[in-house]
Amino acid sequence: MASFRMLRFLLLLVLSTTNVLILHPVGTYANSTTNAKQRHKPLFVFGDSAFDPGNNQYLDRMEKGPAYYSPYGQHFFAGATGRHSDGRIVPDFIAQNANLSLIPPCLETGANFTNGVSFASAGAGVFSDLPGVMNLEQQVMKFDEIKEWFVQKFGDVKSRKALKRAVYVFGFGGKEYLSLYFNGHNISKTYQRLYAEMVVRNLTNAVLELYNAGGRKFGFQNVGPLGCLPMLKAKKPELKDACIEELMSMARKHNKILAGTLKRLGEYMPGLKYSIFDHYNSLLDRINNVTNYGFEEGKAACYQNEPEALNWMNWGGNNWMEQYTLCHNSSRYIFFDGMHTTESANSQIAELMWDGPPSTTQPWTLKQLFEL
Ligand SMILES: *[C@@H]1O[C@H](CO)[C@@H](O)[C@H](O)[C@H]1NC(C)=O
Ligand SMILES: *[C@@H]1O[C@H](CO)[C@@H](O)[C@H](O)[C@H]1NC(C)=O
Ligand SMILES: *[C@@H]1O[C@H](CO)[C@@H](O)[C@H](O)[C@H]1NC(C)=O
Ligand SMILES: *[C@@H]1O[C@H](CO)[C@@H](O)[C@H](O)[C@H]1NC(C)=O
Ligand SMILES: *[C@@H]1O[C@H](CO)[C@@H](O)[C@H](O)[C@H]1NC(C)=O
Ligand SMILES: *[C@@H]1O[C@H](CO)[C@@H](O)[C@H](O)[C@H]1NC(C)=O
Ligand SMILES: CC(=O)N[C@H]1CO[C@H](CO)[C@@H](O)[C@@H]1O
Repeated sequence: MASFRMLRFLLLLVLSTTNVLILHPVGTYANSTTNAKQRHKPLFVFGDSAFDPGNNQYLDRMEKGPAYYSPYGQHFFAGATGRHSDGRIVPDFIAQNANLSLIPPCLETGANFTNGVSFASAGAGVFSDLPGVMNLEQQVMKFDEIKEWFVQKFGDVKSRKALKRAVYVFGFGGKEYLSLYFNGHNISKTYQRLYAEMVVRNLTNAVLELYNAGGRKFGFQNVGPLGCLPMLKAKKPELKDACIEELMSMARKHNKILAGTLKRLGEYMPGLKYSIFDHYNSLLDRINNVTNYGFEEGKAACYQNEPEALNWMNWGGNNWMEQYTLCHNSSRYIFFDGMHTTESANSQIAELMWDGPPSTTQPWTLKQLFEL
């Protein structure tokens, strides 16, 4: 796979040089035809707890996480499913907009993967390696198995076409910066930048692997306003309405590097089309201006353990923690637990990813990618 090696090399170059490179834009794409909408276009999801529809229950773990117990999921599902929300997560809404059924976890045996697969795994990082969690690399390895499933089911030609028309959505990166933050304070700006470059390089390596396997359309949710997570702010009441700047700046740095890298890669990878959703600013704006978006509470979690000090994650749950408080109406909250957003916030986020204005979603929207 010489061309793949070359791309990897170019990626290193793109990330490691400040010199101006001579770029050769590739701008020829097939014109979409009128029956494009009927074509088979699966959705593949990669990410962490924000995108996990329940993969971790199939992994060898001592104990299922709180999202497998009440009151998670109940706003929409009959019971908890492993989704870290009161109801649907962002990929559920994206699938709905793309006229696809709910995207099953890749580890669910006997599942119908025709409409796509979710590889997302709660706790996943780009290069973190926790037991009972599929990190990015393992998620991409799983994709190879699913590719085989497509070939078996639809044959070589049809599966190749489906994988090319498919949209690959990524929600990654937050974990890396939270780990860095928890591992030690006052990390130098230079180290933060090198670290962010490494995270982005690893993430774009995965994109290259999927591109090499035939993928062409990629969607990214950039890193959110990590310093505003209720579980972190609960430990720092002195901050009042402000968020933890150290984490905010790491997220911004990652997002800037991600956007620059994809822009440059797009010019080397024929046919690559991507969408970046500005999760950071979209969520931050909602946190700061709740009422503009139909919320009442943007800072506290709906679902909190009581007393809060017992559980730093701010997770409760009938089978997890005995004492907890649940807000009256989770639809009015942005955060469901200390780290994860509610279904109503997820629905707004997904809408922006799907068809948001260029100020939040660019250069393409997911809707445009699905329509290609
Ligand atoms: C696609 O083809 C149609 C008809 O040939 C043309 O009118 C339209 O402008 C083309 N669209 C793009 C994006 O090239
Ligand atoms: C979904 O279905 C609706 C109604 O049939 C259609 O208008 C829309 O274009 C479809 N969307 C996609 C992305 O296929
Ligand atoms: C799998 O899903 C596809 C798309 O929804 C459907 O057409 C097909 O019949 C399903 N296959 C099985 C075995 O259920
Ligand atoms: C943080 O690091 C900077 C530069 O290395 C140093 O000047 C500063 O004193 C450090 N602050 C703390 C609180 O350790
Ligand atoms: C990410 O980085 C780790 C450690 O450097 C490496 O082992 C792994 O192969 C990389 N993953 C991808 C997808 O590039
Ligand atoms: C919860 O809040 C939403 C949004 O304000 C509202 O539409 C819904 O009716 C409320 N539900 C209950 C049970 O009060
Ligand atoms: C649209 C809007 O009102 N945005 C405001 C949200 O909150 C931030 C911080 O308080 C303001 O700077 C924005 O103008």
